Amino acid sequence: MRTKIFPYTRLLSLLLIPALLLLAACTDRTPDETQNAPSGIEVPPPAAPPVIQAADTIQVILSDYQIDMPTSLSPGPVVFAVYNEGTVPHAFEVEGGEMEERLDPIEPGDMQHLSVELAAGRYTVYCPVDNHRERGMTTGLLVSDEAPGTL
Ligand SMILES: [Cu+2]
Repeated sequence: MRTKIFPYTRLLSLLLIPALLLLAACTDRTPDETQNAPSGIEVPPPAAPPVIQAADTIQVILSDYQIDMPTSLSPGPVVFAVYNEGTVPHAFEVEGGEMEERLDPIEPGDMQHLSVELAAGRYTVYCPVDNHRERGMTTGLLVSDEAPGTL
């Protein structure tokens, strides 16, 4: 009798072991769902909400040979969106106090952004290309807490 049961139990365990291995393999798979995030690359924790105010976007139009933009702004971060609507490359420079920021020449029809933090004060804006400043591509910019446009 025993010799007849033994092969049967053995057969069962032979079937069970692969089944258990398969189960184990399946449970091993579960952590692989994170494989979209490549290991070794640390995902930075969400940044703390910035306290700084959002930058205003100020449109600047460069033409031959003129700069069209607001001449007074409130202090704080601004992004100048500088369009070259002229027929030759123009650039954009803001100078005043401790600050001197400029863009590389912009091709006709192109646009570039210049982000700056404007402190209260008087600035000069001009095109630093060749003699464009002398030809009229310059304007003053007053940054003050007074409401823009009152000057
Ligand atoms: Cu210019």
